[in-house]
Amino acid sequence: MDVIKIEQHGRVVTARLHRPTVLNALNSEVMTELVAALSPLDLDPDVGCFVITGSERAFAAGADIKEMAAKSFAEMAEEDFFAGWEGFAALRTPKIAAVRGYALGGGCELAMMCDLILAGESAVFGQPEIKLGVIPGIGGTQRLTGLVGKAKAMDLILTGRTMDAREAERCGLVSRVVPDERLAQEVAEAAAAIASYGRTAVRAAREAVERALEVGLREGLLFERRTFHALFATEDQSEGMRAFLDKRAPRFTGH
Ligand code: CO8
Repeated sequence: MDVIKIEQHGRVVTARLHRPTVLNALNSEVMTELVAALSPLDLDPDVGCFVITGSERAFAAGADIKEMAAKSFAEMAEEDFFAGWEGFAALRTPKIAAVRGYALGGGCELAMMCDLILAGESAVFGQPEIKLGVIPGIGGTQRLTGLVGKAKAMDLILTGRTMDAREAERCGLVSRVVPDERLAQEVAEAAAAIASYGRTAVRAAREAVERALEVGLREGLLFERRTFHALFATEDQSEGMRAFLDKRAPRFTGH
């Protein structure tokens, strides 16, 4: 059974997690398949946005507990367990997480490795690893704190409680919340908009925003300004600005 279903509509590629009997728990096969499927598409100039999604009941209910339960410290360290997820985070094409149902543990961390999280009202977020005697291991202590601040991150990570979609939106984890039945359309429209813009500018924009969580203000501002300058070497910059002045729609080519 394929654990990832890939579909392409226009310039948008959707990867759907498909392990229905375990609420899309993330095992090594999911990690390997997802990175293997998306890596070549990341280089394809005809692809402008990725959407990562799950089922109505679960985006992903965490890393696969069955796969991890019997491992020793030495095995985890030797395999550098979870390190392969860095290949997902490093994809340069914008990634939208479309979340319905549970996004817990590794599921919440996978959503946070995406650039935007769009949630249905049924979405439930949390880092409940403490209840299993461990801590988040795919970036949760770092990314969640960067996104929602120490107060909320400590609350979720130390108590293991979950939060609903509205709370996740209020605290800045989620970009938008819509009724579940509206989510697919909302995501499709956002993904199509992103995919319609100049590829170089889109990638530069997400890399600059990422810097805000990683470096100090002075370095971040310099990175942004130099990247802004560099975009004046692209045809899309002259086309985009000329089209505005000519009062017509731009024709971006990715050059
Ligand atoms: N892994 C494996 N199987 C799972 C997982 C999971 N994370 N989550 C659910 N399942 C399985 C259940 O075992 C069950 O299987 P079965 O039918 O064979 O019993 C099936 O999915 C359906 O689940 P439930 O019957 O439990 O469904 P409910 O609707 O009653 O409950 C919940 C849904 C609340 C989501 C519940 O399943 C749950 O609490 N799941 C675990 C959530 C969790 O703790 N996630 C964190 C996992 S750990 C992690 O992500 C990172 C660990 C970091 C380690 C760092 C190491 C370096």
